[in-house]
Amino acid sequence: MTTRIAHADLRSRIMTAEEAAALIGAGTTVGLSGFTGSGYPKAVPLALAARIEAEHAAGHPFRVRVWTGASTGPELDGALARADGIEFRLPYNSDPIAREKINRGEMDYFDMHLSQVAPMAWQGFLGPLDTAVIEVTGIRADGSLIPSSSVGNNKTWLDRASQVILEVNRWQNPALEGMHDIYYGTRLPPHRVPIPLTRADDRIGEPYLRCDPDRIVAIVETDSPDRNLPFTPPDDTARAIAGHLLEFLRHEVAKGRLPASLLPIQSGVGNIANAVLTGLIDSPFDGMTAYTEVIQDGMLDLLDAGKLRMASATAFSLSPDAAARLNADMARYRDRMILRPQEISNHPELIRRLGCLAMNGMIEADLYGNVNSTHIMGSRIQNGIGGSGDFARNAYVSIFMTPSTAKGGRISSIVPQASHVDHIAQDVQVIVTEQGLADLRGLSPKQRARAIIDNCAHPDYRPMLADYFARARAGSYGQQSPSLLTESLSWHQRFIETGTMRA
Ligand code: 0RQ
Repeated sequence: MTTRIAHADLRSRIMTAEEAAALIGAGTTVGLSGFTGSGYPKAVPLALAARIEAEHAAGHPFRVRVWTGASTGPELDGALARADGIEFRLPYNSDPIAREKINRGEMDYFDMHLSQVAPMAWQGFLGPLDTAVIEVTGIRADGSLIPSSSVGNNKTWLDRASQVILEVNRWQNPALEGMHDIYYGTRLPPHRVPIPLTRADDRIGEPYLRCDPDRIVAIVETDSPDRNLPFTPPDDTARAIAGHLLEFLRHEVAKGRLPASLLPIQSGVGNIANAVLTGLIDSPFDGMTAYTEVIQDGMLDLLDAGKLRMASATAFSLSPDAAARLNADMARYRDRMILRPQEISNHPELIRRLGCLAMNGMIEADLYGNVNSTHIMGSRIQNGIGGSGDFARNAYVSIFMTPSTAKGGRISSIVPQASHVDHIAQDVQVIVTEQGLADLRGLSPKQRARAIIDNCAHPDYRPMLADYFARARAGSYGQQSPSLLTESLSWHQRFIETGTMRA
C-alpha cells in the first residue's frame, strides 16, 4: 500500500516500526506529534517502549527525553512511561502512568505554556532535537506532508530535528488535505513582525508541512485510530455551570459589551467545557466563531446546528462517535475548520487581537481569584497548564469553571489560599461553579472575596470561608488582601491528614 506516499524516492525508506525505533538512541531527545489524543504516532513509540524494556532487562539503562504538542495516547506516553523510558517530558501530560511517575519523582516534567514551546525550542533553551517522529496523513509527490488530525509542534520538530521518522496513518481521512494552515513566518527577536491574522477564519500559511526529504530516515505505515475517549454526558453540575455561563453571556450581549455573535470562543477540554458548548446550541447567539486549541464534540454539534460559523484550532479531541461523524463528512466540515500550529492557535498576540472568550476548567480558586489549574494539594501534578495561561492572560473575558466541591464534597474548590497558582487574580475575570457566577471585573480583592464566597462556594463551606475572611479582616498584617498566613493553607493540610477539608 503506497498510495499515501506519492514521493517515489521516499518509498524506499518504508520499514517496520521496530526498524525505525532502532534508529533512536538512548539519552537522545525525541520530538513527537500529538495533541489531546489526536495525531500522535502509534507504532514507533510502542516499538521503542518494547526495545527499552528489552534493554532494561539486559541491564542497560535506556531513557529518552520526550517533547510533544500536548497530551498523546496510551501507545505513546503510556507505553514509554510504563517501560520507564522517559527521563524528561514537556509540555503537557494527561497520561495516568506518566502522571504517577512524575508524582513519585521518577520523571522530570517541564509543564509550560503551549504557545511557548516552539519559540523556546528555536531559542535553543531546550537543547538539540535529535529525532522527530511525526504522524501524517500522506506524503505528496513533491515531498510536502499532509498533516494529520493535530498540528501541534510538528512544524518546529520537522524544522529542527537531525533526523525524521514519519508514520503515515491510513486511518486518517485523506479529506483532511486542505484543512490545515501552516504559517512559516515566525521569527526570533529582533526579527519578529506582526502575524497577519485578524479574523479567526483567516488563512495565513499553506496547507502542507515542509520537510527536507534527505532528513527522513524512516517511514512506517500504520492504520490505527486516534485515542478518542468518550465524553460522559453532562450531569446536573455541568449543566448548572453551563447555565450560569450562558446567562452571563446573554447579559453581556444585552449590555452591549459583547456582539450578538459573541467573540471567538476558546473552550478548554473536559466534560464541563463540552457541556457549555452543548448549551450554546440552544442559545440566542448565531454566527459564532471559535479560536481555540481543540475541536471537541460540542464544537461539531454547534457547527451542525449552524450556530458556529467556523472553528480554528490545533487539534481534534473527539469521542469515537464524533470522530466517525467527522470522518463520514470530512469534505463538508473541512471548509469550516482550520488546524494551525499551536504556536499560532495559542499565540498571545492573536488571542489579544481577536478578543477571545476564554473558558477553562480549574482545580481550585482562592478568595481573591487566584486560580490553580495544575496541582492537587499544592504538590501533585494533575495534567498541566496547557493553553489555559496563553488564553487567560490575553482573552477579552477570562472565565474559569469548576464544581464547587471535589471528591464527594470532601474538598472545597474555593479555598482561603490556592495551594498553587497558575493564573494570578489579574488574569481571572469570572469564576463559575454550579452554585453561581462571580464577575470579578473591576473589583478590589476584598470585593472579589465577597463575590466568590457568596456566589461560588458550596453551602457546606460558605460559613467556614466567611468566618475565615472575617477573622482575616480583623487580624491580617495588611488589609489589601486580608490573609492569615498560619491558617490559609490549613484546609489542604487537614485534607491530607484527615481526608476532608471539613473542620
Ligand atoms: O480526579 O480523576 O482522581 O477523580 O481532578 O477533575 O472534575 O474530572 O475535571 O476533567 O474538567 O479537569 C483543571 C484538571 C479539570 C483540567 C482540570 C480532581 C478530580 C479528578 C479531574 P480523579 P474533573 P476536568 C485547554 C485548556 C488545565 C489545562 C487547561 C485541566 C481530577 O481542566 O487539566 O485548562 N486544566 N487547558 O477529583 C483536589 C480539587 C479538585 C480535585 C478536581 N479542588 N482538589 N482534586 N479535582 N478539583 C486544553 C489544553 O491545554 C490541552
